[in-house]
Amino acid sequence: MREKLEQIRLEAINAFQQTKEASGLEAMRVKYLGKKGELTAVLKQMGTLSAEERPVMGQLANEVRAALTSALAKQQKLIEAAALDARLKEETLDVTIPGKRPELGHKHPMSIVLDEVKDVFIGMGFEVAEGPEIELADYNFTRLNTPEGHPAREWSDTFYLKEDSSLLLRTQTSPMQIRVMENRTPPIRMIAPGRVYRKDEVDATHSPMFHQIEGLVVDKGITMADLKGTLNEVICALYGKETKTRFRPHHFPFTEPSCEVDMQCHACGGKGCRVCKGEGWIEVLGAGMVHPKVLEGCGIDTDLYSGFAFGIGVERLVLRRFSITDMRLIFENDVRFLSQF
Ligand code: 2NM
Repeated sequence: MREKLEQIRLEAINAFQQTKEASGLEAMRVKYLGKKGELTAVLKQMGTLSAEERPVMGQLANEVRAALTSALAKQQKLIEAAALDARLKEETLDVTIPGKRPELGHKHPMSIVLDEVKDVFIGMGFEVAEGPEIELADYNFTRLNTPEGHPAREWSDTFYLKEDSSLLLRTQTSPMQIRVMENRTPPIRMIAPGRVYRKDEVDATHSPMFHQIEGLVVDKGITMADLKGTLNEVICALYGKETKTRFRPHHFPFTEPSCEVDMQCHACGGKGCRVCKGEGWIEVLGAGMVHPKVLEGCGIDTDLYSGFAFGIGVERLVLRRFSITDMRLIFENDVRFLSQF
């Protein structure tokens, strides 16, 4: 029995040390120390021993059990330490690798130009007024001296929202200026930026939705000189101090007299080139002295007050500013295009 116990001690300790996995070690524990294990099997034979031998073998058996238990615990610790080592190695974090910089968005080219133009006007004391894109035909046309039957009110040009032509998508932002004039007494200095809608086919220079900035000044003694001085100042602020302008007679129903304003081509200095299509001049905006009928329709006394107004197409400014040749690019919102600005 002594030999058997010593053999178990050697074999078991050796087996524990050879085992490198937690599951394998548990199997070894069962094999040697379990209820049906080898040590228990030897102890069951104690009854066959003599009275003198029994306590001696009992003590030896206890020693072997203790040795096995401690060897098992030692091996368990080794296996756990190895597992932790492996995990730490696997989960190593290289804190010296540069982080991923989140990509910052930026303003759309339309917003860049819109904000610039707004800033110029705000700097000259203008207020910014925004309003509805769905308008009454009365505000969009009639009160702007464009009565029923006027060609500008054609169904083929305007997105009407009712059969009776009373409601529409605004074709200009001037209805906002009517709203301001009828609610306030001059002095008025305001701009009305925003989306407007016209039934145009999409091409490189047209879109059924585009942006306008219309402006209005009403006060005592406002003349064409104020119109020219103000608009010259705006064009110089946007395109440089030396920019030359040209005021040509024109017609709008809501202003009298009316004009269109050109600036000398910045690309060729007026000689004529591809940018200005050989003209030497580029059309920038339309303007005029507010028609007395429009002022009076808003309750403004034309013996006391006069005013000028103007309208600028924002897309055209954007195309020119960034040398873009096709307006569709502005609305497609392809990031490969937009990320250039
Ligand atoms: C333009 C050209 C000329 C204009 C007129 C008015 C109002 F409401 F005062 F009558 N607002 N905007 C105007 C004048 C707009 O756009 C090319």
